[in-house]
Amino acid sequence: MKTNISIIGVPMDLGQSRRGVDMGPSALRYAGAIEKLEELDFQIIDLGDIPINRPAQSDLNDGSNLKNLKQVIEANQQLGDMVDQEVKKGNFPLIFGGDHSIAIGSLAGVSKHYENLGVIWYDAHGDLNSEETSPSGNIHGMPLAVSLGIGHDNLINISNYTPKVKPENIVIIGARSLDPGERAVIRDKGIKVFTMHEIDRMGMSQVMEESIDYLKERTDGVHLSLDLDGIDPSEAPGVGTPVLGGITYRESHLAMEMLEESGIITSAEFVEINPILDEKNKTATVAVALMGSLFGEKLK
Ligand code: 4U7
Ligand code: MN
Ligand code: MN
Ligand code: MN
Repeated sequence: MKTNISIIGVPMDLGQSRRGVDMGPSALRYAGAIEKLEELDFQIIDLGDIPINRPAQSDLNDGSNLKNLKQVIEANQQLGDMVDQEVKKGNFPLIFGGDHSIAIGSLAGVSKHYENLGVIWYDAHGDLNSEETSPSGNIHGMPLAVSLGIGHDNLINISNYTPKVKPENIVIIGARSLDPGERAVIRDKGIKVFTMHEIDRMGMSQVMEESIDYLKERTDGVHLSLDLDGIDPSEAPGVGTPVLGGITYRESHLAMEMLEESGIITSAEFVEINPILDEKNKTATVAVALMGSLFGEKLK
């Protein structure tokens, strides 16, 4: 029997500074995400969107340089609880972002169910900043660090435990914009990274083979955190922090198919889609196509 997929929308845009990414869940639904998964014979439990408490102005509410800290904590605590419930029921959590700060909640909910949770961070960025290293104060540049236990106490302790992931259980794919502080974390913690350089040299097929072998050896579940800015802006223009020279749609399609064949993925999220910056919902359409590949659609 196929596992049921539980969809949770998180219309969050408080982890960064541009409006619009809060419309990501709508854009994904409008692009046919639910229908696509139903076509693949999954039972879909659509839990709707969780409420986001939006302040009138961007809020530096604890006096730190972390924007909207309080609201980001609240939303992620709620998301973490929901994800936890779905995993308990044996359902596959599929989260629709929202900016990438929501990975804090996704990982908080999922990680307690695994001894060694693996993470694939598919992204142009490392999202390994902390209050001290962040050039922007935007929490969407910090979720992977937070999940490693690096960052503000109230962020790392969401769901009352830390860390959520071990550095050796992480693979970053598609990186091409890393801040100095992020490079230091990667170096000090020994995180495995396939930058665009490696994808160009090795090809996506080998990158995925190595990533899957690596994670299979050491993890008992893997969360896929897919930031649409990992894909080249020519194919995924609807993102707030585009970076030239990204992964192609074809490479991403292959990556998702290989993940599906491997059977290692136990939860996933698709984040950072900003319909205001998009061209005719192209980026959400790409995301839905990738979901199709991740859940077993093969047009041979
Ligand atoms: B995303 C950045 F400085 N590193 O921290 C930062 F370049 O979730 C960008 O990957 C973060 O989209 C991008 O603000 C966060 C910046
Ligand atoms: Mn990114
Ligand atoms: Mn990201
Ligand atoms: Mn194919």
